[in-house]
Amino acid sequence: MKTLAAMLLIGGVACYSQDTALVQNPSARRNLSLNGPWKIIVDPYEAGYYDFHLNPIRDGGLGANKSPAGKSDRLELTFLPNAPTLQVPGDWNTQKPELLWYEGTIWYQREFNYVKKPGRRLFLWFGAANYQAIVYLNGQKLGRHEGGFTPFQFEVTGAIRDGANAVVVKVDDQRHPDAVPPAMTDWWNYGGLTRDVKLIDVPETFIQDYFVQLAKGSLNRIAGWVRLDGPRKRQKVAVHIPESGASTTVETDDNGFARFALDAALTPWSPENPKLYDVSVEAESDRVHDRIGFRTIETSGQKILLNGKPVFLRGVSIHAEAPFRAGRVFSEADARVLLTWARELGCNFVRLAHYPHDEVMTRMADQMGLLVWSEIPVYWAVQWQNPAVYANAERQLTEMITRDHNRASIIFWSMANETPLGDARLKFIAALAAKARELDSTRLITAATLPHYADPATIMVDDPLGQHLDVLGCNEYIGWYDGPPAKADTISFRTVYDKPMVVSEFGGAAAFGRHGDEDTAWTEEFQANVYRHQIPMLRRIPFLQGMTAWILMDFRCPRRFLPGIQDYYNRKGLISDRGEKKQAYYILRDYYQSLAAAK
Ligand code: GCB
Repeated sequence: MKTLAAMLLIGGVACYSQDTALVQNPSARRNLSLNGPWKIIVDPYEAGYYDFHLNPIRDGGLGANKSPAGKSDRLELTFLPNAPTLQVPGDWNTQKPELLWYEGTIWYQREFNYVKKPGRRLFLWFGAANYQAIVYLNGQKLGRHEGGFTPFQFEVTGAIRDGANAVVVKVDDQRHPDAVPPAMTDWWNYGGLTRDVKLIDVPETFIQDYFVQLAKGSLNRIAGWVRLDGPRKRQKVAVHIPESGASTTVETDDNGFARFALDAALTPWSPENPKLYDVSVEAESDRVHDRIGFRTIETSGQKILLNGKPVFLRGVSIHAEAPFRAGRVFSEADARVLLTWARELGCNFVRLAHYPHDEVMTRMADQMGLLVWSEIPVYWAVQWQNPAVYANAERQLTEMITRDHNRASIIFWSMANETPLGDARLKFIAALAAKARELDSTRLITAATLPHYADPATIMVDDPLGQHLDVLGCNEYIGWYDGPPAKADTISFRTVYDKPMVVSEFGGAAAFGRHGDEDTAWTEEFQANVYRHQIPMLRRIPFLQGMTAWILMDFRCPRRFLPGIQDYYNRKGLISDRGEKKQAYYILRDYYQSLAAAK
């Protein structure tokens, strides 16, 4: 196990670097929430980290969390009692007007009291921090994490004190060409501690992770594994699904690992009946409960089979943009609004673009019966030749899959979006696809590719990346970036692959309430006309097994500046950021409802 190998001795205190394997299902563990107000220091020059010659400050700077020793102490790097605060979880951009456009470093500090219990281990867990976080506990550096949309943790069993403790986090959301995503994207770079923060408390030997899913192709055989972490690696572990009367007991090996299989009479999870079961995993020293649905997902030729039957994916893409209030999604209330809108539109499928969304979204999709496309931010022009960039992307992929590998809703892991053709890119994404299959062989692998015209009337689906995918995603903007809406009437699609395709983006922009004739750009009528011409074209594609319109709701974006129209929002939403439905919404809704009724 990596856990022990990764053990570091920092200042004589045992703690662990970030690659400690993530604690599965943190909300189901004993934990202390560290959500709420945190003190902050806005530090555009990173003066809390670097000295005047740009060397890292020896004693850790603001991370050392020092207080002035007396009235004559001139200490500048300190959180004074009157420091301003930000709410966690939450992006900083939408909490203070002066931070709307801010990109750089903000330091967070939070004090809490703790009473240590013998025989327990503690993990400081972050749902996400965008983009780079350096974490300190009681003045000592625990480590850093890169990537804005996935969880990370540090073991702090030895570093927590009885009584007062202080966590300091340097969060830096500067964009870089060698980051994942790179510097150019099409969404707002919301910075900060954007998701929950918790102190997780588990027994010395605990159930670190478990995978409880149907065996590929079977509707009544569950095949999974469990992994313990801690000194007592060999234990009996029972897996129970009380409602179905199924259970099994296995013994973990010297690595704390055991595979198991059990037969169970189960009602399959589906959009029509999103049945979830209580599942308990019980070791001798720990137990954890989850709610898990069971379904299969496969392809057969150009079809997608859900629970063995062909399914057509009536979908919409969603950004993690909070309805009504703007900002990053972090709450159940946000997730409920977005996913209810998708349901009302007639969807059975959502593409959670372009990065892993908060776990509240995938858990709610499980409950509401929405199939999910989940994606890492390998977006546009990533540095394909840079091994460090690959390592970063692979780690984000691993964190995404690890967090959500028990969610019935998730059927696709998406490796990338709209990446430029080339050998280095092919190698990079093919390696990610191989890694995804190694981590989870039960789901389908996809990526959103760009269309290629074989002739003016034919789009040929032939991206060489297709060899490494189970399902081809294709983003096309016929009628918006690509010709007038009526162009769609003249286009047909062909493919070189005996594989299903999903049109993973299509659409056009309109400002809600802006009206004109259907040839007038930015009006609701123009956008509706794009949809009117898209639908018949999409219906003619024999290997099309689903679509996700771009996009459910308008979202903030610094690249979209037209005054009075965009005002720094991407206006391709079917619904405005204020919840108003545009004309195109009703066109797609009527189509999806007719598809659902025809089933
Ligand atoms: C795309 C991108 C998406 C953009 C969208 C647009 O192809 O995948 O991130 O927001 O187009 O609106 O241009």
